[in-house]
Amino acid sequence: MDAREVFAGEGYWVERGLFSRDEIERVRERFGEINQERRGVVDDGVIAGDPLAEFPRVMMPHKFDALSRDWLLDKRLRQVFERLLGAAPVAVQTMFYFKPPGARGQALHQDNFYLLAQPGTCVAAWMAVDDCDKENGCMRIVRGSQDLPTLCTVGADTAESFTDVTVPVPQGMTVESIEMQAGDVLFFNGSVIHGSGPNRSADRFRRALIGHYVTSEATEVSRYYHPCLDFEGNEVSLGEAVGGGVCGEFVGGEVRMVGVDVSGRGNH
Ligand SMILES: O=C(O)CCC(=O)C(=O)O
Repeated sequence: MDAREVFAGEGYWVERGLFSRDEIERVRERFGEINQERRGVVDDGVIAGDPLAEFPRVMMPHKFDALSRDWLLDKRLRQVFERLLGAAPVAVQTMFYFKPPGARGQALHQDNFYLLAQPGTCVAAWMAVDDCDKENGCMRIVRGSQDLPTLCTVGADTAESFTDVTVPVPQGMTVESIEMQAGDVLFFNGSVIHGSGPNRSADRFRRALIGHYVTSEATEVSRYYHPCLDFEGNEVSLGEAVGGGVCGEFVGGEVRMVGVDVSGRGNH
């Protein structure tokens, strides 16, 4: 099976070694600075002692950081998307997760619950910025869930997840851990059920730079994801889907973002 068939049949694809160790080192350094500047922070009200208080997620860094914007529109990502989808998608979001040792993960969810891209769906490029495995909370994916509708959510275990809703694993399906090395990129479709467990390691971060896109047939996406960009950096005019949000509301937190407008259902 070629990559396109695997992606269509399983909902995800891992492209190994797409970015070099030097590039990853620059990403680490840049997000170290952004963390010091406290830019792009939305997860307010984090309880003292939670490792995520010191290392909150960075939302929409491509709106204020050139390295993040260049990465979101990188031609290597475009080429893989073209192989997987047959056409380049439209870029709508970046996020950076530090996930320090001891941090909770993010319960299983579907991205298009938040993005509301339609027709079609959203797609993600999730780049490992550290080697990741079960111990430090690698990504978990329900293989073959790519054609499911957006499912109803139930309460999540907030001792393990910083979000408080989750999508139960459908009967007959199983969750797989996706172990990756820094520079590998996981591509997955917006209906795929995915998330991650806590970082139980003593001293290993599990950082990730994440891009979200909508497939070329989409005519609308939730308000939070505008402006939408093609891979040349030009704005693409899409309608605003009613509802949605920034993906995965932090438990106990208020949505707040420095320099970026946020509204809607939650954040992911
Ligand atoms: O990095 C994680 O732990 C979760 C990321 C995620 O769910 C996403 O990118 O949609």
